[in-house]
Amino acid sequence: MALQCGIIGITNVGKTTIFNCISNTKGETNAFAFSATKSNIGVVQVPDPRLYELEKHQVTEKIIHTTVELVDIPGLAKGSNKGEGVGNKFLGDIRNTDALIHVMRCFENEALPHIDGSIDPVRDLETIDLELQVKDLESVDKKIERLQRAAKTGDKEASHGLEVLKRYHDHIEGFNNARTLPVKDEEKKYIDDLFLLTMKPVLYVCNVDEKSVSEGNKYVQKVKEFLKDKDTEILVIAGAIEAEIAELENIDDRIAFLKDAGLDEPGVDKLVRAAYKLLNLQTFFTVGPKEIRAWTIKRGMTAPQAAGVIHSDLERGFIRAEVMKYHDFMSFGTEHACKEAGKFYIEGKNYIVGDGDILHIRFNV
Ligand SMILES: Nc1nc2c(ncn2[C@@H]2O[C@H](COP(=O)(O)OP(=O)(O)OP(=O)(O)O)[C@@H](O)[C@H]2O)c(=O)[nH]1
Ligand SMILES: [Mg+2]
Repeated sequence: MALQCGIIGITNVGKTTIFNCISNTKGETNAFAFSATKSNIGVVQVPDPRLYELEKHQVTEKIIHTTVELVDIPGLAKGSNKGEGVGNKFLGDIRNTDALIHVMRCFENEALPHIDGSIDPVRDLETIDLELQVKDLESVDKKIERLQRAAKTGDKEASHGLEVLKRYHDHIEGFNNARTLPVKDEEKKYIDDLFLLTMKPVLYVCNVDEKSVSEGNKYVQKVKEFLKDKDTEILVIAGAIEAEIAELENIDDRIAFLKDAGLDEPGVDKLVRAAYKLLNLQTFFTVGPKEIRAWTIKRGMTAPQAAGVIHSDLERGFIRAEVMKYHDFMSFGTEHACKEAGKFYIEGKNYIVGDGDILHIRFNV
């Protein structure tokens, strides 16, 4: 099952504009508030410069990037939790995602009035958070009721769960996101089944105008100030420029355009990589004359599990993995040289695959 990252935010902040720059499917953008009536789902390539470095040591027919799924969710507004607009349905779409990209409007544009009358990304952020918190509080309270009944019959497990859930209740009721409540790992099991919206890892994106892309602006400053103790990542992107870059087919045109805009790479490339990290994903490679390819695994996966990402037969018939570390391969240049240097490893089924591992799976079915 592909991992999904959802793009959320107020209406008309540039979510679909950003989605269209990176996704293989295109959604409709326009200046009317709440015009979008359904979520757009697309597949996004995860740009990894290491693929091109590998190609310098291995002649190959093609390079294949790894991908994640991105969902562009129509804008929320005050009252979405009560089904205001088409809000309720979209909260369901958010529930299905594994991580969130929260886009905020940090650009001025008189032709495009803000739904709440002024540009204020911190207010917007709080509006969205509140909608999600209200929904989460509902889920927590429902479970509290259930556990209270079970606890009355003397169920010890239920009593313990109840204690944990009450802490979540108080935390969320105090306008906090579930993800910021410190709990022990073994206590998380009491809320895992609720798929709380404010538990999902989040990346904040400030959508700015062209001239603020390198220095930021007063709106970005406000967002940074507001989030400064929250241990979160904030990216600054100029959606309108990104859209223009994405239109350019010719690579030299792109490079020239990026340079003009004061960028070293498209901001959305950074965004995709940050989302990848947020989803707790990492990459291993297969390297050969037919293709050099990046594959996605979750952190902590074993060699057979990683083999299964390539094909289920490779997991079923797994014998061993031959492993080279990316950096070793880059310094020694060939498999043969890695072997001579003692940098070619034979690993069994308990091996935890590392980011950048170059794998060759031996299998038999
Ligand atoms: N000036 C400026 N305009 C932008 C930028 N990003 C988006 N817009 C404009 O803002 C309008 C809304 O953009 P969308 O990408 O459709 O916004 P959205 O967040 O998907 O909106 P909903 O789907 O309705 O929630 C469009 O007219 C875009 O051209 C930007 O970075 N700068
Ligand atoms: Mg949209």
